[in-house]
Parts: sequence; C-alpha cells; structure tokens
Amino acid sequence: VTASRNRPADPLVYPRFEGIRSFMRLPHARDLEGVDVAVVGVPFDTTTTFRPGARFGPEAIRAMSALLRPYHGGHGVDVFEHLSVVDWGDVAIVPGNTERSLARIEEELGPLVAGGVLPLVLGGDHAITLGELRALAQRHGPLAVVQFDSHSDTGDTFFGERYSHGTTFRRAAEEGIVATESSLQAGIRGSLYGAAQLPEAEGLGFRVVTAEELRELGPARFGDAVRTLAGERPVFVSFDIDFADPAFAPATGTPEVGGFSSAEVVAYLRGLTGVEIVGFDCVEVAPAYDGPGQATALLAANVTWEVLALAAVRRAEQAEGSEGT
Ligand SMILES: [Mn+2]
Repeated sequence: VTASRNRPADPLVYPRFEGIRSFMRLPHARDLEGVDVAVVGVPFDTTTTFRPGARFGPEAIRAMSALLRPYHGGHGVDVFEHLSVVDWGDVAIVPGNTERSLARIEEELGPLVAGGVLPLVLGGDHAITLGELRALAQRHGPLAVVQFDSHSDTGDTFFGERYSHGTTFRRAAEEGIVATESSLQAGIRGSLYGAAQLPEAEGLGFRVVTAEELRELGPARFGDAVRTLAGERPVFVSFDIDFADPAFAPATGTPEVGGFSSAEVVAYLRGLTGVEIVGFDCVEVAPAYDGPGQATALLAANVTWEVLALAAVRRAEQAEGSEGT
C-alpha cells in the first residue's frame, strides 16, 4: 500500500463538469513515487494517410474522461483502491518528423517502464505504437500484441516512407520487439490495396482475425484465444478506434463500415481478464470529425477505462494471492 495514492477528484465533492481536464481529473504529475499507472498523451498525426487530426486526440479523450466514475461495476472493483494513477501529460513530439518523434516517445516512456509503471497512451496516429513497443521491449523482451483494428498496419512502405501508421507492425516484427507468433489482430475489414495485404500480415506471423471471424468467436472465446496465444508473454494492447463502426466512432482517420458497436467494444475488452497487460494505447481519434456529442472521444475514454479496470482486477487478484502465502 502506497502512502500517497493518486486518485481522481471526488465526483461527489467536485461535480464531474468541473476542474482541469486531465484524464479522469487525476493529478497531473511527473513524480513516479508509488505510481502504478500513468496516462500519457502522444499528439502525433504526421503519418495519417486520409483524414488528419489525431494530434488532438489526447485532449478530446481527456475531456470526455471526466464522465468516468471510480468504481467499475462490470468487474466489481474500485479501481483506485488498487492502483495509484497519474496523468503524466504529453510527450513532446516533433511535428513533421516521424523518426525523431518515435525516438522521443521511446525516450520519455523509458523511465516509466523501467520503474514498473504501466503506461496508458492516448494517441495520436498508429505510428506511435512503434516507439512504445521499443521502450517496453527493452524491459520485457518481445511482446505479445493484441491489436484491435480494422487494418493490419503491416505495409512495407507508404509513398516510399518506411515509418507510417500503415507500417507499424511490420517494422515492429522486423525489429524483433513483437512476438508475432503470440500476437493477434482483431476486427480486420474493409477494402484493401490488393489480395496480398492480409496474407502479408499472416506471413509475418500475426494471427489475423477478420471482423466476421471475431463476431463468430464472441468475447469469451476471443479472450481464451488471446490467453492461449500470449502464454507467459507480457501483452501490449493496441486499440485503434476504427475497430468500432463509424456509426459509433466517426471521428477517425480511415473509417471502415461493418465494425463493432460500443457495447461490443466493451464486451471484447472485458474478455481479457487475467491477461498480463504491460502497455496499452488508444489511437486514431481525430476529434474534428466527431459529432456534437463527442461519441468517439467518449468511446476512447471508456476503452482506456476498461484497460485500467483490467489492471486493477489483476492487481487485486495478485494482492489476494500474496496474502494467502
Ligand atoms: Mn491502425
């Protein structure tokens, strides 16, 4: 038990519409003493290939996260009884330069990861994941990746560029920082550049689960598949908001029809209990295209909340286990 546990402003003292919009109105802090989880913004959207604007994702997600309360009814857990959580703020990226931005992400996450802090990253376009994986692999070795996405993001180059939101997971595989044979891409759908695109992802070793296959599988068997594939490997969950249908998440760079409802999103994430999650990001929220109700940013805030709750459940179980010994 930590002496000073960081938790959100009490929503029954300070109404949720009040206060500065850090994630869940958590303390904005860079002191990692006793901290278990840090929410980190990465406002980088230089490599978007259709609609730009994900640089404003972190602020929009933080704004809607003010709606979240500290108790998770689905798992029956008071998240902040088990975890000390801060909002770290944003990584200072380099607008227009992907490789230097990736280096900045890796550099800034390094001390957090080394200190055993779980980083929950708010993007940003999907290129940022490569910087996160580089930082995490230094501590954990090659990670099992669970990628919720409508696209595989395993292209080789895009208009000659090697670093793009469409090439992230090929670069990660080449760098040996993702254990592709333990990794899975779920929700893949939409028109493709050609017949070779998905076989290429599978050729790298990823298990590709199309949207149709995922629907057939359902949340419980999906969770089983993840636990079996990952085995003992630590897991990185990368959630591209375009996994959700544009009816539920219109504000994204490259929307694809035939996606998942917000209820399905929640169900698939809750299926991941017991998974050792060491890193997470929610990417591709481009708030300029959101409706007046900010549904996309609201969903992204809830996706992050679900992963935070999974971490709390796991921590609670570990505490119970160690009490018995
Ligand atoms: Mn993606």
